[in-house]
Amino acid sequence: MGPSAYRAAGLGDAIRDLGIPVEDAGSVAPVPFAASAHPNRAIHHLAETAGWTLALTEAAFRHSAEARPIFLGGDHSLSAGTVAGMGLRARAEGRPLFLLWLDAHADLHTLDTTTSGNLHGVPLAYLTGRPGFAGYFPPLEAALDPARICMVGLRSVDPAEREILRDSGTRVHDMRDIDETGIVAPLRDFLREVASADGLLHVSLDVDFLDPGIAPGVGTTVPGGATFREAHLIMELLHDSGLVRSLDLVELNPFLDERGRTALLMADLAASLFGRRILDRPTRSF
Ligand code: EXY
Ligand code: MN
Ligand code: MN
Ligand code: MN
Repeated sequence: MGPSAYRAAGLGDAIRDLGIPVEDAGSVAPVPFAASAHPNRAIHHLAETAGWTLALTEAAFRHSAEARPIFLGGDHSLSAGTVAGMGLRARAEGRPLFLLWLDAHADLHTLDTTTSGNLHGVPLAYLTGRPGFAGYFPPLEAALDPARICMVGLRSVDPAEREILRDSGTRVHDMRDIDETGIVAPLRDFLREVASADGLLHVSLDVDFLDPGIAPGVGTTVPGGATFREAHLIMELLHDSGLVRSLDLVELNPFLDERGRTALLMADLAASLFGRRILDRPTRSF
Protein backbone atom coordinates (compact mmCIF):
# COMPACT_ATOMS: atom_id res chain seq x y z
CA MET A 1 0.00 0.00 0.00
CA GLY A 2 2.88 2.35 0.71
CA PRO A 3 4.07 2.53 -2.91
CA SER A 4 0.55 3.41 -4.14
CA ALA A 5 0.33 6.18 -1.55
CA TYR A 6 3.67 7.60 -2.74
CA ARG A 7 2.45 7.49 -6.34
CA ALA A 8 -0.77 9.25 -5.29
CA ALA A 9 1.34 11.83 -3.42
CA GLY A 10 3.12 12.66 -6.69
CA LEU A 11 6.60 11.45 -5.70
CA GLY A 12 7.64 10.87 -9.33
CA ASP A 13 6.39 14.27 -10.56
CA ALA A 14 8.04 16.08 -7.65
CA ILE A 15 11.40 14.78 -8.89
CA ARG A 16 10.57 15.17 -12.62
CA ASP A 17 9.76 18.85 -11.87
CA LEU A 18 13.48 19.20 -11.02
CA GLY A 19 14.36 18.17 -14.57
CA ILE A 20 15.37 14.67 -13.50
CA PRO A 21 14.02 11.76 -15.61
CA VAL A 22 12.02 9.32 -13.48
CA GLU A 23 10.97 5.79 -14.45
CA ASP A 24 8.48 3.91 -12.30
CA ALA A 25 9.96 0.41 -12.34
CA GLY A 26 6.80 -1.06 -10.79
CA SER A 27 6.59 -3.68 -8.07
CA VAL A 28 9.06 -6.45 -7.26
CA ALA A 29 7.77 -10.02 -6.91
CA PRO A 30 9.30 -12.12 -4.11
CA VAL A 31 11.59 -15.01 -5.08
CA PRO A 32 10.77 -18.27 -3.26
CA PHE A 33 13.29 -19.04 -0.50
CA ALA A 34 13.03 -22.22 1.57
CA ALA A 35 13.45 -20.61 4.99
CA SER A 36 13.48 -23.11 7.87
CA ALA A 37 10.95 -22.66 10.66
CA HIS A 38 12.59 -20.71 13.50
CA PRO A 39 12.40 -21.81 17.16
CA ASN A 40 11.55 -18.24 18.21
CA ARG A 41 7.75 -18.60 18.19
CA ALA A 42 7.23 -14.83 17.99
CA ILE A 43 8.63 -14.69 14.46
CA HIS A 44 6.16 -14.79 11.55
CA HIS A 45 6.35 -14.39 7.75
CA LEU A 46 10.01 -15.55 7.70
CA ALA A 47 9.90 -17.34 4.32
CA GLU A 48 7.93 -14.43 2.77
CA THR A 49 10.43 -11.86 4.06
CA ALA A 50 13.36 -13.95 2.86
CA GLY A 51 11.73 -14.12 -0.59
CA TRP A 52 11.41 -10.33 -0.68
CA THR A 53 15.03 -10.00 0.47
CA LEU A 54 16.25 -12.12 -2.43
CA ALA A 55 14.15 -10.21 -4.96
CA LEU A 56 15.12 -6.78 -3.64
CA THR A 57 18.81 -7.65 -3.55
CA GLU A 58 18.65 -8.46 -7.26
CA ALA A 59 16.47 -5.42 -8.05
CA ALA A 60 18.75 -3.02 -6.18
CA PHE A 61 21.83 -4.37 -7.92
CA ARG A 62 20.14 -4.19 -11.34
CA HIS A 63 18.50 -0.75 -11.03
CA SER A 64 21.56 0.90 -9.49
CA ALA A 65 23.71 0.19 -12.55
CA GLU A 66 22.41 3.21 -14.47
CA ALA A 67 20.06 4.98 -12.05
CA ARG A 68 19.69 6.26 -8.50
CA PRO A 69 16.88 3.98 -7.30
CA ILE A 70 14.25 4.88 -4.71
CA PHE A 71 12.79 1.78 -3.04
CA LEU A 72 9.26 2.29 -1.75
CA GLY A 73 8.00 0.29 1.24
CA GLY A 74 6.53 -1.32 2.99
CA ASP A 75 8.26 -2.73 5.97
CA HIS A 76 11.81 -1.77 6.97
CA SER A 77 12.69 -5.45 6.52
CA LEU A 78 12.86 -4.63 2.79
CA SER A 79 16.16 -2.88 3.48
CA ALA A 80 17.70 -6.31 4.12
CA GLY A 81 17.43 -6.69 0.35
CA THR A 82 18.00 -3.15 -0.89
CA VAL A 83 21.14 -2.60 1.21
CA ALA A 84 22.50 -6.05 0.32
CA GLY A 85 21.93 -5.21 -3.35
CA MET A 86 23.64 -1.84 -3.03
CA GLY A 87 26.52 -3.67 -1.38
CA LEU A 88 26.83 -5.84 -4.50
CA ARG A 89 26.75 -2.69 -6.62
CA ALA A 90 29.45 -1.04 -4.53
CA ARG A 91 31.65 -4.12 -4.76
CA ALA A 92 31.13 -4.27 -8.54
CA GLU A 93 32.44 -0.70 -8.67
CA GLY A 94 35.31 -1.46 -6.28
CA ARG A 95 33.99 1.08 -3.75
CA PRO A 96 32.86 0.79 -0.11
CA LEU A 97 29.14 1.04 0.75
CA PHE A 98 28.10 3.50 3.47
CA LEU A 99 24.64 3.61 5.04
CA LEU A 100 22.71 6.46 6.64
CA TRP A 101 19.90 4.99 8.80
CA LEU A 102 17.26 7.62 9.67
CA ASP A 103 15.06 5.91 12.22
CA ALA A 104 13.72 6.07 15.77
CA HIS A 105 14.89 2.46 16.09
CA ALA A 106 18.18 0.59 15.66
CA ASP A 107 16.56 -2.38 13.82
CA LEU A 108 19.48 -4.46 15.15
CA HIS A 109 17.72 -7.49 16.66
CA THR A 110 18.78 -11.00 15.65
CA LEU A 111 16.16 -13.72 15.12
CA ASP A 112 17.07 -14.97 18.58
CA THR A 113 16.87 -11.65 20.46
CA THR A 114 13.69 -10.19 18.95
CA THR A 115 10.77 -10.46 21.36
CA SER A 116 8.19 -8.91 19.04
CA GLY A 117 9.13 -11.22 16.16
CA ASN A 118 8.61 -8.27 13.79
CA LEU A 119 11.19 -8.57 11.04
CA HIS A 120 11.30 -4.81 10.53
CA GLY A 121 13.40 -4.87 13.73
CA VAL A 122 16.19 -7.08 12.31
CA PRO A 123 17.53 -5.78 8.97
CA LEU A 124 20.73 -4.21 10.32
CA ALA A 125 21.64 -7.30 12.35
CA TYR A 126 21.31 -9.37 9.15
CA LEU A 127 23.23 -6.86 7.03
CA THR A 128 26.13 -6.58 9.48
CA GLY A 129 26.51 -10.37 9.66
CA ARG A 130 25.21 -10.94 13.17
CA PRO A 131 24.85 -14.69 13.94
CA GLY A 132 21.70 -16.78 13.53
CA PHE A 133 20.34 -15.77 10.09
CA ALA A 134 21.77 -18.70 8.10
CA GLY A 135 18.95 -20.84 6.71
CA TYR A 136 16.33 -18.22 7.57
CA PHE A 137 17.51 -15.32 5.38
CA PRO A 138 19.43 -15.52 2.07
CA PRO A 139 23.21 -15.80 2.53
CA LEU A 140 24.98 -12.43 2.28
CA GLU A 141 27.89 -12.13 -0.17
CA ALA A 142 29.64 -9.80 2.32
CA ALA A 143 28.53 -8.20 5.59
CA LEU A 144 28.28 -4.42 5.86
CA ASP A 145 31.00 -2.90 8.06
CA PRO A 146 29.18 -1.38 11.08
CA ALA A 147 31.76 1.44 11.07
CA ARG A 148 30.30 2.54 7.71
CA ILE A 149 26.84 3.04 9.21
CA CYS A 150 25.55 6.33 10.61
CA MET A 151 22.32 6.19 12.62
CA VAL A 152 20.35 9.38 13.24
CA GLY A 153 17.13 9.87 15.20
CA LEU A 154 17.27 7.01 17.71
CA ARG A 155 14.84 7.19 20.60
CA SER A 156 13.74 3.57 21.09
CA VAL A 157 16.60 1.06 21.44
CA ASP A 158 16.16 -2.33 23.12
CA PRO A 159 18.79 -3.76 25.54
CA ALA A 160 20.03 -6.40 23.05
CA GLU A 161 20.47 -3.69 20.40
CA ARG A 162 22.24 -1.36 22.82
CA GLU A 163 24.66 -4.22 23.57
CA ILE A 164 25.53 -4.61 19.88
CA LEU A 165 25.83 -0.85 19.32
CA ARG A 166 28.11 -0.31 22.32
CA ASP A 167 31.45 -1.09 20.64
CA SER A 168 30.30 -1.58 17.05
CA GLY A 169 32.02 1.50 15.59
CA THR A 170 28.66 2.62 14.18
CA ARG A 171 28.15 6.39 14.38
CA VAL A 172 25.05 6.80 16.53
CA HIS A 173 23.19 10.10 16.96
CA ASP A 174 20.11 9.82 19.14
CA MET A 175 17.63 12.67 19.53
CA ARG A 176 19.52 13.93 22.59
CA ASP A 177 22.57 14.47 20.38
CA ILE A 178 20.45 16.34 17.82
CA ASP A 179 18.91 18.46 20.59
CA GLU A 180 22.35 19.31 21.97
CA THR A 181 24.53 19.69 18.89
CA GLY A 182 22.18 19.83 15.89
CA ILE A 183 22.56 17.58 12.87
CA VAL A 184 24.90 19.55 10.61
CA ALA A 185 28.28 18.83 12.20
CA PRO A 186 27.81 15.05 12.74
CA LEU A 187 26.30 14.57 9.29
CA ARG A 188 29.02 16.61 7.57
CA ASP A 189 31.63 14.58 9.46
CA PHE A 190 30.11 11.33 8.19
CA LEU A 191 29.80 12.68 4.64
CA ARG A 192 33.43 13.74 4.68
CA GLU A 193 34.36 10.13 5.54
CA VAL A 194 32.18 8.77 2.73
CA ALA A 195 33.75 11.17 0.24
CA SER A 196 37.32 10.47 1.32
CA ALA A 197 36.70 6.73 0.88
CA ASP A 198 35.10 7.32 -2.55
CA GLY A 199 32.08 5.50 -1.08
CA LEU A 200 28.58 4.86 -2.31
CA LEU A 201 25.95 6.13 0.11
CA HIS A 202 22.57 4.48 0.63
CA VAL A 203 19.99 6.37 2.70
CA SER A 204 17.28 4.42 4.53
CA LEU A 205 14.49 6.73 5.71
CA ASP A 206 11.95 5.22 8.09
CA VAL A 207 8.80 7.32 8.52
CA ASP A 208 9.11 7.00 12.30
CA PHE A 209 12.36 9.03 12.18
CA LEU A 210 10.01 12.00 11.90
CA ASP A 211 7.97 13.36 14.77
CA PRO A 212 4.53 11.70 14.85
CA GLY A 213 2.97 15.18 14.89
CA ILE A 214 4.06 15.70 11.27
CA ALA A 215 4.16 12.02 10.21
CA PRO A 216 1.34 10.02 11.81
CA GLY A 217 1.17 7.45 9.01
CA VAL A 218 3.33 4.74 10.61
CA GLY A 219 2.67 1.87 13.00
CA THR A 220 5.72 2.39 15.26
CA THR A 221 5.47 6.07 16.23
CA VAL A 222 7.80 7.34 18.97
CA PRO A 223 7.30 10.88 20.34
CA GLY A 224 10.10 13.41 20.01
CA GLY A 225 11.13 12.80 16.40
CA ALA A 226 12.81 14.99 13.81
CA THR A 227 11.07 18.23 12.85
CA PHE A 228 10.08 19.20 9.33
CA ARG A 229 13.11 21.48 9.01
CA GLU A 230 15.60 19.04 10.58
CA ALA A 231 14.48 16.41 8.05
CA HIS A 232 14.66 18.79 5.09
CA LEU A 233 18.07 20.10 6.20
CA ILE A 234 19.42 16.52 6.23
CA MET A 235 18.09 15.97 2.71
CA GLU A 236 19.54 19.29 1.49
CA LEU A 237 22.97 18.51 2.98
CA LEU A 238 22.85 15.05 1.40
CA HIS A 239 22.04 16.58 -1.98
CA ASP A 240 24.88 19.08 -1.64
CA SER A 241 27.28 16.20 -0.94
CA GLY A 242 26.48 14.51 -4.25
CA LEU A 243 27.17 11.17 -2.56
CA VAL A 244 23.71 9.55 -2.37
CA ARG A 245 23.28 6.62 -4.78
CA SER A 246 20.01 5.14 -3.50
CA LEU A 247 17.16 5.67 -1.08
CA ASP A 248 14.63 3.59 0.88
CA LEU A 249 11.33 5.21 1.88
CA VAL A 250 9.88 2.70 4.37
CA GLU A 251 7.24 2.05 7.04
CA LEU A 252 4.54 4.29 5.60
CA ASN A 253 1.15 2.93 6.62
CA PRO A 254 -1.52 4.77 4.59
CA PHE A 255 -4.27 3.38 6.83
CA LEU A 256 -2.80 5.34 9.74
CA ASP A 257 -2.12 8.47 7.70
CA GLU A 258 -4.26 11.59 7.86
CA ARG A 259 -5.43 12.77 4.43
CA GLY A 260 -2.15 11.47 2.93
CA ARG A 261 -0.05 14.10 4.67
CA THR A 262 2.70 11.65 5.68
CA ALA A 263 3.05 10.38 2.11
CA LEU A 264 3.17 13.98 0.90
CA LEU A 265 5.87 14.85 3.43
CA MET A 266 8.02 11.87 2.43
CA ALA A 267 7.65 12.85 -1.26
CA ASP A 268 8.59 16.42 -0.26
CA LEU A 269 11.72 15.15 1.51
CA ALA A 270 12.70 13.07 -1.51
CA ALA A 271 12.43 16.22 -3.66
CA SER A 272 14.82 17.99 -1.29
CA LEU A 273 17.20 15.05 -1.54
CA PHE A 274 17.09 15.32 -5.33
CA GLY A 275 17.83 19.04 -5.33
CA ARG A 276 14.72 21.15 -4.80
CA ARG A 277 15.70 24.38 -3.00
CA ILE A 278 13.91 27.26 -1.29
CA LEU A 279 16.18 29.77 -3.08
CA ASP A 280 18.83 29.22 -5.71
CA ARG A 281 22.10 28.90 -3.83
CA PRO A 282 25.55 27.75 -4.76
CA THR A 283 26.00 24.11 -3.78
CA ARG A 284 28.23 24.42 -0.76
CA SER A 285 30.75 21.66 -0.23
CA PHE A 286 29.91 20.01 3.05
N1 EXY B 1 12.78 -2.90 18.56
C1 EXY B 1 11.33 -3.16 18.44
C2 EXY B 1 11.14 -4.55 17.84
O1 EXY B 1 12.15 -5.17 17.49
O2 EXY B 1 10.01 -5.01 17.71
C3 EXY B 1 10.67 -2.13 17.56
C4 EXY B 1 11.10 -2.21 16.13
C5 EXY B 1 10.45 -1.16 15.26
C6 EXY B 1 11.08 -1.23 13.87
C7 EXY B 1 10.62 -0.12 13.02
C8 EXY B 1 10.92 -0.24 11.59
O3 EXY B 1 11.66 0.66 12.56
MN1 MN C 1 7.00 -2.42 9.86
MN1 MN D 1 13.18 1.00 10.90
MN1 MN E 1 11.60 2.74 13.09
